[in-house]
Amino acid sequence: MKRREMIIRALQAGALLSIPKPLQFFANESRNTVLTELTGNPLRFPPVFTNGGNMTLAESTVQVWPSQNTQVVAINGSYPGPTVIIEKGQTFTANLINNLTEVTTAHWHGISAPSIMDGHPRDPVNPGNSKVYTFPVLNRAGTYFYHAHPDMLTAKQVYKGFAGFFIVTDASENFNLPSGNFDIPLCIQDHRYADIPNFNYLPGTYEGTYGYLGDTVLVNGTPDAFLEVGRTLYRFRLLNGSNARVYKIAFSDNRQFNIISTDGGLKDNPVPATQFMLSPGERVEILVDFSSDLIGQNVTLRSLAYSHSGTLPYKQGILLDIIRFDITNNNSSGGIVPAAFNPITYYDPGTLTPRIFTLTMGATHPMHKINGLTYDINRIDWQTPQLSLERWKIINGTPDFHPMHTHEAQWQVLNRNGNTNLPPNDKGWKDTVLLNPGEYVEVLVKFNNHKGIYLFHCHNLEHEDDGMMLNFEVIDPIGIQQIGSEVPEEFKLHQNYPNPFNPSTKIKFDIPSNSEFTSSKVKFSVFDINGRELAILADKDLQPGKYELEWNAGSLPSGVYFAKLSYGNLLKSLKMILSK
Ligand SMILES: [Cu+2]
Repeated sequence: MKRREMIIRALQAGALLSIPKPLQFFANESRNTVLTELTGNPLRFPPVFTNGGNMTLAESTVQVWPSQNTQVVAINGSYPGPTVIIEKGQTFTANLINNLTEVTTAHWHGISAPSIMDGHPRDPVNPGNSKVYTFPVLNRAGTYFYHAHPDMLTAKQVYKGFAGFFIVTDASENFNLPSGNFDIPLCIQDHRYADIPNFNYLPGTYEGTYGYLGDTVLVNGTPDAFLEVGRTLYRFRLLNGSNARVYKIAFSDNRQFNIISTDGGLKDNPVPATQFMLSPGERVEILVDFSSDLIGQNVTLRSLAYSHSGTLPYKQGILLDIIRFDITNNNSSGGIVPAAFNPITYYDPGTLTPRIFTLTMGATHPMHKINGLTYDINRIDWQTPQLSLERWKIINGTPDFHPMHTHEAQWQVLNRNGNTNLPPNDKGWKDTVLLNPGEYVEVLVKFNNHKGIYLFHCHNLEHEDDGMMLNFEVIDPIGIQQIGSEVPEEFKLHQNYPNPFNPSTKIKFDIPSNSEFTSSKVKFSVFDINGRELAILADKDLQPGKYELEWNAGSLPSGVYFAKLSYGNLLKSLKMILSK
């Protein structure tokens, strides 16, 4: 029985439900299937975006399934969106023309961009308007992603088609990897079989908040995709462009491959694996060797079944076929699996106090919260100085997955539940990290490139639109000045000046010589009136002396703020008035 018939039979057997139903795919299990019996559609490749050109966004009709019309959100008439390919150091420019009937923004996921170029929902592109996005590409070579990011409309617009690859190249990172026709981007998205040929986005009460899941996979917009490959080494760039689905990636014959890249580019070295989890927004690159396969054989990349505690209709973990590789020729890529890539310098957390983010899911709408808060486009939740190392502890207090994503910088995962023995797709540079039910993950991060307002959110797009998102602000780097050479006798925090202030103020403090303390660690933080820590302006060892630092409140609202200075077991605090 052919796979398509199998699916149709499953649907006829009473499976036309409004919620996704697990489907069992029996075809393509065997690697010895004769090619002439195989079905499917050749993998599509989106056109390459011409840098400096228009990205015209419009509702369009395309043929996703053969001979059937589908209404999608297309870019320059293409679904999925054109692929951006750009060399590190070049300036990316795109004129986004919004011919939709609602606001949108374009976010360059994983890419470091100035705040106003980041596609923040505070900078909407209205219907009929356009916006030029332009910035130099600072990121390492790697597989990045772009997609819609308007307030509370992200899930719908991405599901309808507003997404594409953003691939950064770097000629200096040449490791003889497979290239050209042997370097294949695979954007994995799930849609609903019952809706074919439509891309209906009509989430019910629960799936609108838990996550909108499909039961059939499109790869680069191709249903039942296959790719003819040679008996050689390939590089596959996997992007999970789905709204909510978490895939457990593996091959139908459980073959081994090498993981070479995480979200932010190449790892230290290739790591052999047979499976990994890929959550929405994450990218993983793998090297797959077909040289031991025989012409006429095939193997399927799939998502394995797994158990998950989520509730109906949020059914993660069904077995899904992603793409079939048909071995048809003896062409050689000439690529190799290198022994190592460039070493990554790992941050040292020292004794840095973690910034805590607790994810919760309430019973009433909006359900998804971070630290008890739901997203408010105008609220800035904390500030971080440029160039300062931050340690974030993200605690999943729910029974669901949360792929958490930061804008503007790449994290390094420090541990999962305290365990520093990490899976290969965690080790390296990451902007999206999957939090399993009940798990905590600690990451280290530095915002080196730009100041301004950025987002931290869940990349389950329904969770994001439901409010599991926060604004933070990257501010001036810490500048602690030592004033003179005098060693004070007393521990002192002086009144800030000016006070009231707008938006920046200076604060002096005295660190005395004190042999009682084994630590000379000084921590200086700013809190709001609710006791939330907004900024850590100092967290380091300081020699006895007189110091001064400046706090810039940026776009925080007028009000009372508190500075707290700790030294050993001593603590001083100070009330400051921001008046705008
Ligand atoms: Cu989430």
